[in-house]
Amino acid sequence: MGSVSYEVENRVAVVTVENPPVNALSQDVRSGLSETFARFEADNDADIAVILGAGRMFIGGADISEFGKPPQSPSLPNVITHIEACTKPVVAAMHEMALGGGLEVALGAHYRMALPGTRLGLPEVKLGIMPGAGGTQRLPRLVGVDKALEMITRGTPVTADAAFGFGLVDHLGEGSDIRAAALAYARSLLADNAPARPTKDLPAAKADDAIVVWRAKLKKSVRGEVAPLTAVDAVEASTTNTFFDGLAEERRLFLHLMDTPQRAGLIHAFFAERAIAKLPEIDGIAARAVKKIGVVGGGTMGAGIATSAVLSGLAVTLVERDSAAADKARKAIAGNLDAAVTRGKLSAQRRDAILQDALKTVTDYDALSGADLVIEAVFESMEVKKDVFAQLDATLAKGAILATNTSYLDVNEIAGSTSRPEDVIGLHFFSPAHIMKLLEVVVADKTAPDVVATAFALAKKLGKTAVRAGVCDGFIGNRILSRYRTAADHMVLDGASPYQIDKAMTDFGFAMGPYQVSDLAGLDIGYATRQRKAADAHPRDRNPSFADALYHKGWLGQKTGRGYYIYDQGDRKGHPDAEVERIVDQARADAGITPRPFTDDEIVRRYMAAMVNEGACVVDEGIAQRPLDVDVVFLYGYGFPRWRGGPMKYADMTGLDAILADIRSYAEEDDHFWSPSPLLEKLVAEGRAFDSLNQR
Ligand code: T1G
Ligand code: NAD
Repeated sequence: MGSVSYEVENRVAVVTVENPPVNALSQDVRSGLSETFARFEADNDADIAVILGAGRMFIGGADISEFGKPPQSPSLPNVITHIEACTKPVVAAMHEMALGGGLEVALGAHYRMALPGTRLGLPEVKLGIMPGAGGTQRLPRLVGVDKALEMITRGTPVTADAAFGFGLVDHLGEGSDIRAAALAYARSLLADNAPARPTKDLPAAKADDAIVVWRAKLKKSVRGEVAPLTAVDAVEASTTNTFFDGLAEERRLFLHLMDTPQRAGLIHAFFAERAIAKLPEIDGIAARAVKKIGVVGGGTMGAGIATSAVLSGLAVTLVERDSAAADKARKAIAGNLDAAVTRGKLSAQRRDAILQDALKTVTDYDALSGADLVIEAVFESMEVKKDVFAQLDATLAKGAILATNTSYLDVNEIAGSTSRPEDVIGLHFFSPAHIMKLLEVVVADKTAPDVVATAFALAKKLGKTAVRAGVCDGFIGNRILSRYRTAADHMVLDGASPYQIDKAMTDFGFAMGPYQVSDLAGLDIGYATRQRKAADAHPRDRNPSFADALYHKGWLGQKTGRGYYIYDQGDRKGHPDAEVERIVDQARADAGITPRPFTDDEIVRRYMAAMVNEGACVVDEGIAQRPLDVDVVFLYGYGFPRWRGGPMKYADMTGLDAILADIRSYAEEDDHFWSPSPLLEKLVAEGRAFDSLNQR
């Protein structure tokens, strides 16, 4: 239960919001604020009020867990209008975080102060909505339309110093005791006879050309998201209406956004990414200490993993086959650190200190003897990996953790090749490993719970979004990827152009289509995967011979300047290639296929049906704990549009019965590739959604 307390100290009323962990403005907090300010207004012992947040921050916003449920009064806009209407001055005293409805409470106050380091923001667009308690009307009056649009449409918090600079904050407090700083500021205002100063009474801001400029900018960048452009409409209303007419328009637009599937998708993503680490198997299990890590193999992945680790303050010893390879790995890591310095994410001094003290690149496994955890990232060969694990088993101290970054190989088999399978786990990073946030934590049959707990603790330290996965070919992400990629290749064989498929999926919201992704990763990766699977191929498997043809031509994608697309010097986007269309036509002719047209809608439905169906199998087999784990993997590792919530959430919003019907109709043509997941059939039969499995 949230609460609001009230006490008067030397004529200053101290109003404290307490609703751990983020002081969200839940219904009981809102009613508490209403009652408290009615009391303040009538309190002759109090001349000024300060609003504080108890504990770690001011206020983290409206209570997101109330969204989608019937609204309860008092509404936040009314509570804030009530505070603003006080005839005695009200101060918002902010520390740590003032976000969303929390900053709107501060905008309704007459004076705003903040401790250094406080972050102030309106992140609502990241939830598919926009400020709905006066933020789009009061902020422009205080800081101008351009700055208001920057804060509202980007949703990125600003620091207290910056906010002081552009007039959002009136006073920067000293020290770290928000209560003391607030009382001091309130007394100085009293000494100056500072009046109540409603923001609503400030003149409406001038639009100038800011509205036009931001609309144009956003149209290019939002990629299907509706909230940012709707927020521009609300800010525009603040420049052309009276305050309360503008407030009413804000409310209308806010409630419209609350009803959009995008809001549901983004709120699902918010809670899903916070649920993935909540695993009963590690509840209450202490993680092992990890200060020094080892990395074996300093190629594409090893160098990225080492970079991520040293940037997170860990000491890293990287082992390569020979000194040339070790030097190459060090150069690659130094290059990543230089790039971080260039981007202002790292100081040159810190880079130099890392290269001097935190990173060792060697060829001798004995250098790993003091490591708490070692991540193997050598060639994707079972034999090479078993050899490396044998050396680690012989070298590492008891209690050290042995991890493999394999993409596809059997982690149980690797674990079984050591004397300590309970200390073996899969840590599947994504390329580039120092950039991509996703980490699949692959738990083998004998992996000890505290090893799993340590993996999640390490992920948090590395700033990664870790998802638990079971052992199977491709774990969660790559296993599902191979299914919808195959569905795409089948559509190409049957008549769709790779370029049409990419366009349909980028219109759907993906950053890149499947053939653009192949060109980025390298067509040799796809070819190696097909070769690896060729031994177990089924006679009814359909072979995308056009892809092999491109490989044999040496058209490996961006790294060779040509793949599915042609990449002129410096061009990372590429343009379609008529020669590829001819190679595809030849592949169809060789397979005796008469091509047929595909609509973009059919392409999306087949692509998503394959993704969702395999997602259901992965959940059914326990490879993913819950559907939300699949969603987070695709949001963080495969460029799935966040506003759709992830493939399983998308399926729930589309209707599982519709997706199952599609799969059954596709199975009439090809029941070898299309076979409905038993879990999907069960949920449809029971009229349930995937979300019903997310609570377990
Ligand atoms: N409502 C309800 N629960 C919230 C919450 C919120 N606003 N913010 C966080 N939580 C829960 C979260 O689910 C987690 O729960 C716990 O608190 C700790 O969060 C009218 C309508 C504040 C930066 O978008 O960005 O105001 O997992 O793990 O990493 O215009 O939480 O422990 O059960 O994230 O330290 C606008 C959302 C709302 C801010 C802290 N506000 N929150 O990060 O902890 S819309 C936001 C955050 C709005 C008005 C509109 C972060 C944080 P559990 P955490 P953290
Ligand atoms: P890579 O070829 O770029 O690097 C492998 C490195 O391992 C080479 O530098 C090689 O010298 C070194 N090496 C080989 N045998 C060794 C040994 N016995 N001792 C020490 N070093 C040795 O390969 P990569 O792309 O970095 O892939 C490494 C692993 O990560 C593979 O298992 C791969 O499946 C997996 N993976 C790759 C990606 C990706 O996108 N490239 C993504 C996730 C996982």
